[in-house]
Amino acid sequence: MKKFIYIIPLSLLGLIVSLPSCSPNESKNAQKESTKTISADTVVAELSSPPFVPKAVGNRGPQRLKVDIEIIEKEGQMSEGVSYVYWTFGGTVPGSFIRARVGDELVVTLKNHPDNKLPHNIDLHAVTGPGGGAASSFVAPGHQITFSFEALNPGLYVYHCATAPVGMHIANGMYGLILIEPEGGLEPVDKEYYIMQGDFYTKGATGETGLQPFDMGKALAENADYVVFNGKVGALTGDNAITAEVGETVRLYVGNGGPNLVSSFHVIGEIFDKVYVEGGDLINENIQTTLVPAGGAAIVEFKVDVPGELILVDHSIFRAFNKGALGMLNVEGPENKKIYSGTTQEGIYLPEGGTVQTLPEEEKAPARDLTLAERIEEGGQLYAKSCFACHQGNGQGIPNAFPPLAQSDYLNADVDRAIRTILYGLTGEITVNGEVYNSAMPAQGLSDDQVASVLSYVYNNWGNSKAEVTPEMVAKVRAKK
Ligand code: HEC
Ligand SMILES: [Cu+2]
Repeated sequence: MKKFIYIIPLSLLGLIVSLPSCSPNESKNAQKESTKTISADTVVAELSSPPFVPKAVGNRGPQRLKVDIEIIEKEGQMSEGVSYVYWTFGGTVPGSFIRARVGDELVVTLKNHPDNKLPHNIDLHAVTGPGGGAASSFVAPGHQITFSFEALNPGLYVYHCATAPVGMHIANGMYGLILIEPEGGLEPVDKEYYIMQGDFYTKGATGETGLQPFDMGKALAENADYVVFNGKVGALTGDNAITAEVGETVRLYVGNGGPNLVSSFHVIGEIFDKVYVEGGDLINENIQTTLVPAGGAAIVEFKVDVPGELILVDHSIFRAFNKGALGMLNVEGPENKKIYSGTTQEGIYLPEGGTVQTLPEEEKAPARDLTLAERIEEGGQLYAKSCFACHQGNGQGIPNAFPPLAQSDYLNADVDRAIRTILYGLTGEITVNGEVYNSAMPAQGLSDDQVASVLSYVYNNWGNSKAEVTPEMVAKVRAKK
């Protein structure tokens, strides 16, 4: 997945290292030189595909860095069964991560692949100069173009295409991050990852399958069908989840390509020890949620203390659970019960302080004699309240995160097991329609009556087996435990 560093003969290493941390005049001269052909003291920059980043600059001096980016327009997967034609810097959304240091001279070459249909350019927010480079980098398919700039300010910056219609080029995935490290480099950490949010607008509704073209009307109305990390639903879940070990410090380079929406970036189950606010020098500490503006970035750091699955979200939460802005960080290692105990006791809560444990009223209430149609109707309302957020409106689930209930072989094979799932929750590896899920569904705290209704609704929709579930069946399963 990573591209690797390649270094042009380094016989002149001494010269590079002693290059300018220099006066403005000197650097101007250096820039002029660099517009000529690349000379021997130029180092080819290591670029990386998300969610990875190139290796840290460390303590090196300023260099002349050659940054080659190929623009590729290609079809990719937005979500299960949904494809989209992405326009990319380097073949991925977000584009290749560029890592340099203050004082580096970056010689940027944009190559517009001959199979592409459109001209493009690049505006790097790390550039001091007209259009952030856009004015000098407009390039037609089958052509390449080169310009250079000196990285004057440290920070984490967005780059994007700025060819008209600009919004459309960004909406199709033309953005990425460039990190300019300060002199001496950022403090080393154990794990670093590259995450970038983007909003997408498709002709069809969210989840509608097939090749979906860009929808200008929805983009203008800022009515996104998908809000995702790293270009698609599920880019950071299941097998694609990022990982860390207990005790490690994780640094996330978080960007937001937009084009429209601001991200309320949050990690469920962690607190950011440090946030480099807006990707700049200001460090805030002990932060729950940080705002990442469209066309902006932030660096967040946290030490992971306990094992488990941390969920990365845009805390504008419908985007996370319904439009895709959800990722996972799997932390492995020993438990620390002092920091997080897990459930220590589960019992019945009686506000009057009674000592006798009885079932809640609802569950004691005698089962009502409803027809199947009435059950399904009531079940639909319960589904919207209790299940929708995870299993989604048409029971389609979310790839790699929440299994489908629609035409689920797992569901249809065993009604008692489905009842147990709702009553007691479900953890551990299961296979649904050939896909492996290994996650956790919480116990739902529903009465026998409610479990009967919601399952009758699920079984009688979306091509399922049409089984009827009655409160008596639920009571029987409950009695077995
Ligand atoms: C917080 C998210 C969440 C909610 C809310 C939730 N589930 Fe689940 N559900 C899951 C996850 C995750 C799994 C897979 C668990 C595993 O991997 O072991 C699952 C598994 C299942 C399964 C078995 C697998 C399959 O696809 O057939 C059924 C049936 C099910 N849920 C039904 C429901 C119903 C009905 C509700 C509402 C009453 C509900 N769930 C609410 C997350 C949720
Ligand atoms: Cu473009």
